[in-house]
Amino acid sequence: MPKAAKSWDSDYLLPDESFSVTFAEQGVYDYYCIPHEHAGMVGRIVGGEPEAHDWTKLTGAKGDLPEEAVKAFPMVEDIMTKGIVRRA
Ligand SMILES: [Cu+2]
Repeated sequence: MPKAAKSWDSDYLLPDESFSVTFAEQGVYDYYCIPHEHAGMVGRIVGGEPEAHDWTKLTGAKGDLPEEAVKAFPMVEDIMTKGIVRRA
């Protein structure tokens, strides 16, 4: 996520519960589910114009996530083309 952005934590959510966050900075925001990160339960949100910031080549997330989680992040290009990218 952008350096100036604040991180967030929804705490545990039960089915049908929801959480919302407002991004003040343009950028690519990666998130993951703490109990299911090993199963690749992750998400990526793009806010702003990736072409203008060279984000389109962004692939796996950085950090110490399990390999399965890192592999699960969709390409920014695919998100911009399809809007929503779901895993098969
Ligand atoms: Cu989960």
